[in-house]
Amino acid sequence: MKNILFIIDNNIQYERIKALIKSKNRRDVKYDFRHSALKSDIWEHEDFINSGSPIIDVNNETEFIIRNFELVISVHCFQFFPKELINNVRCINIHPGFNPTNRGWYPQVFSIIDNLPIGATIHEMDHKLDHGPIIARKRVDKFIWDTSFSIYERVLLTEIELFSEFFDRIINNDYSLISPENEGNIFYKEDFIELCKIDLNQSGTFGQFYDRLRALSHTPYKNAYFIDKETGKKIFLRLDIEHE
Ligand code: 0FX
Repeated sequence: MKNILFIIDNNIQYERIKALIKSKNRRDVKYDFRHSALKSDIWEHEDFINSGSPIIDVNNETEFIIRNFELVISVHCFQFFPKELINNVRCINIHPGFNPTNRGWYPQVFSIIDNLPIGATIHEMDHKLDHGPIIARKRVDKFIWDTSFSIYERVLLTEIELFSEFFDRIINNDYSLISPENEGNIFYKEDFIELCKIDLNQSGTFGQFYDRLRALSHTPYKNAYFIDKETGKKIFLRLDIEHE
């Protein structure tokens, strides 16, 4: 029996991966799902509320993971894996960006701002963020009418499509690896937080403002804002785009 650990901090992908695993019907594999200690929607999922030990900490439980699993799959996991873990167990990451172009946080946001390609990647982990050798990757379309939200939906479906296509090969450790062509781009949560602050005195083209606002439009989040000088209130902005 092969023991596979999923560490997953994304509710939408949890449901989809559970369904995918069921459809693959691999009787030789035992799957264990855990999430991180940082609170997210997945905490409220009935599977985790009713599970005895839903949380796993990759730093404090390195030994336990090495002893009990032959493969770890990170699905939008909040934790950065320590070297000891990645050197002793095969660790794979499902990333909502096209590596190495979109490493780091909220890839579709920066793909709109910097006019970069976007997609999804499955890769083996190494000691850098979203960086290791690539098992599978695929670009997704990006249109002038897209927002962060509409691209994100496409990226998540593409992650599942890739995972489904490579499922048996990943489990059997039977795939070839592609080295990332270069270091690509990496974006952090702090870059996103900075992007959300709108300066009403900033000058630029209307196209630049349009891109900034659609990159920050992701229902139901309140991202882009400026501060009203009179009341000191934050005024939140979100674009509602339609095309014929
Ligand atoms: O799970 P996830 O889609 O992924 C994020 C990072 O992008 C990823 O690189 C990392 N490996 C993973 C641990 O965390 O994040 P999320 O579910 O928090 O957010 C999904 C999208 O929602 C995000 O791409 C942009 C949007 N969003 C999210 C938050 C929390 C916003 O627009 N504003 C927000 O405040």
